[in-house]
Amino acid sequence: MRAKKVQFDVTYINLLDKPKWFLDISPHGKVPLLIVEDKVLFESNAIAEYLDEVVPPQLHPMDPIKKAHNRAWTDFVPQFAKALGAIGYSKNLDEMNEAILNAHKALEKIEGALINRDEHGPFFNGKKLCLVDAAYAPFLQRYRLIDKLLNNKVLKDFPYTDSWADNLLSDERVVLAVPDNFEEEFFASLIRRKTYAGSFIKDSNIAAE
Ligand SMILES: N[C@@H](CCC(=O)N[C@@H](CS)C(=O)NCC(=O)O)C(=O)O
Repeated sequence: MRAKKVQFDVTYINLLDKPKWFLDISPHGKVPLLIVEDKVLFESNAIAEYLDEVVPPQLHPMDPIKKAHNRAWTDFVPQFAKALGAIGYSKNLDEMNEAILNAHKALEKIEGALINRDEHGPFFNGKKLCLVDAAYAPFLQRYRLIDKLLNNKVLKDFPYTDSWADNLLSDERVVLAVPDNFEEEFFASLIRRKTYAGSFIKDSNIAAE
């Protein structure tokens, strides 16, 4: 929405204690939702495509083949997010090492897509941020935080993905998409989930939650 310069209000939902009004309107009980007038939209990709249709500039490519490729890579996000997220959510060292091997498989795929692009960086399709960037950015952002704790540097073996992540995470449309205390909240969730990554959190304020 920041890429489109749309005016909007954000309401953050505590997913550990979802309010009734939210459960009443969210078909899967999940975030994000977008409320447009009295209509509720759900599922990130559906929301992103809706915004792309109604608010210029169009971020999806005009060319139907490129658009289909972009959609296909956006469809891969749930697998990618699960594979990368599993590193941070592992409960012990063995689980983490297995998760890293598994994440390599997902990273090889996206690295291949980045290598074979028509136009290189800073974004997925070249100069302009697109919906593929918007779809992957949250998971690369979370992975960078996990790596701050575990220091595995898994992305170093995937230089195109690594530099794509750097470009996305230095873009203010991505940075401002999360609240100021996001790192603290994310780390607290790693502790709550009793993760291996959480055992590396030093900050006593977070650890005390
Ligand atoms: N496919 C959905 C996935 C949404 C999703 O998994 N949201 C998570 C947070 S990132 C959530 O709301 N989890 C709460 C729950 O499952 O109870 C989308 O892309 O919008």
